[in-house]
Amino acid sequence: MPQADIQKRVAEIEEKVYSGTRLSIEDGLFLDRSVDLLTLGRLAHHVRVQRNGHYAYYNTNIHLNPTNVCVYRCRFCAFRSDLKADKAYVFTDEMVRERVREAQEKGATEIHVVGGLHHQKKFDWYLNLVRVIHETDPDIHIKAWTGVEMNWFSHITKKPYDWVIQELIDVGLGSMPGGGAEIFDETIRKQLCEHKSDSERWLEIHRTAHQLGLRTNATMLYGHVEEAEHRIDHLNRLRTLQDETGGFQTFIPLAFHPENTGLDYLPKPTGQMDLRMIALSRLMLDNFDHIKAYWIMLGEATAQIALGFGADDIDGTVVHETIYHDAGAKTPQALTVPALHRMIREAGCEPVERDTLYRRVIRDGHRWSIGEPVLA
Ligand code: V47
Ligand code: SF4
Repeated sequence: MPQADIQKRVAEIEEKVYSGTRLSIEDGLFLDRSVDLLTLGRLAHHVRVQRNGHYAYYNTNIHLNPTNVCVYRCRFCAFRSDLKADKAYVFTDEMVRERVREAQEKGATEIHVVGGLHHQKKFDWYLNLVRVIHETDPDIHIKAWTGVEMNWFSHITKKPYDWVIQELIDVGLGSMPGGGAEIFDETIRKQLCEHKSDSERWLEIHRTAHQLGLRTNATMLYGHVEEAEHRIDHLNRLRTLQDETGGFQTFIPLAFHPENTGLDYLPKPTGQMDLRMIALSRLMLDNFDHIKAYWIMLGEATAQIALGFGADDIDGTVVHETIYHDAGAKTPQALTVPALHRMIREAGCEPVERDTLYRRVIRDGHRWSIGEPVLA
């Protein structure tokens, strides 16, 4: 497209962004394909400031990946294991309790639980795991099981989604993470993870969770074989469901890490691409309150810069992350609160410790209580 035409289209989009008008799919495609990073960042930062001021959120959390044994073989996954492989592991109840006690000692407000779909474990095993966490610490927020796992539970129990999700809520589930969305476009999804939950099911599960009063997150795995049209289609499908339910809290663009995966011949997404995806998500997802720059996979430097390109959240202290480190992430296993504060303040923002539901955390060492929602 000639430069003059690009400038004209950018001016039209700028007008829409500053007047709070929704961007169309065509606008999104144009932004993704033709607009430079700094322009994207400037527009996205405007939206971010309108929604979240100069706050930048983080939380004190711990991860638990209770098994890596998985019936599926997603091509982008370095974490999974075959049932009988040397690297296969399964947490016992006592190991789960130990992880929760560690979370308590660290003052974590959230435990983030995702894992493989074990060939031999029944739904009761997954249900029990949530129950054990909740009984060990009734205050910690349990954010567990992606839409893919919920779909698996429905498959193995032959029960509908609302039954599965309600059973989990009854034993202590607090919200759902956003994983398993990958890329909704059916042709790309087939190339990445042919057998697992299809896009319509993933969206239906989140719709059901929202109807049952659970808040959930959403993700998009980018930087592999997808193109602009697939990314914009993905964001548009999320935006449409959010219009209907309002149940999504945060969107997390996930940068593909190729090491030890079936796609290891692909290069890792660059810093340019990472920041473009943050900005593009902020611009397209006008009905999402938060965009998370997940420092574990972006790296601290990119996550920090992302706070000026549309992101308002950098996730948390994160202890015991496995999925991205198995796939070659070089980030540390955890960041301290002073390190998170420094990252945020240097980016010109004010750090706010939030809980999973974006309420302010009032902290006294490892003890904490919940204050008001940060956004009125
Ligand atoms: O669905 C797996 C991704 C997801 C790789 O809700 C990979 O706050 C990159 O649910 N390179 C699971 N990504 C993780 C997840 C999550 C992560 C962070 C925050 C939240 C939240 C949820 O991890 C999977 C897949 O998209 N993934 N392998 C890889 N090699
Ligand atoms: Fe299994 Fe999840 Fe890995 Fe896919 S991404 S192989 S479902 S653990």
